[in-house]
Amino acid sequence: MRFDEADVVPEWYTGAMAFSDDELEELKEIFDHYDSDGNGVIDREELRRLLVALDPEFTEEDVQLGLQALDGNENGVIDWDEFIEWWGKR
Ligand SMILES: [Ca+2]
Ligand SMILES: [Ca+2]
Repeated sequence: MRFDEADVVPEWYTGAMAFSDDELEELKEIFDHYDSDGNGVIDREELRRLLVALDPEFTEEDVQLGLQALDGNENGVIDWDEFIEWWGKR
């Protein structure tokens, strides 16, 4: 998955372009699964569960760094846009 053209697409569309409908549907399921309270964003605790599921070795410090790295608009939570962008870069 590459994002070389990300610079030339509108900001609101970054990430989504690289995914097929099927992949987006799958991502949405993952996102919804970890968005335990269903408020449409992944908060710090929800992100911790996601990261630990990916790698049990993740520490609180890693979670904090991850949150800072992923939270592009710095509102303290991972929005859907930030999530799919991150997933594409993994
Ligand atoms: Ca949530
Ligand atoms: Ca955010």
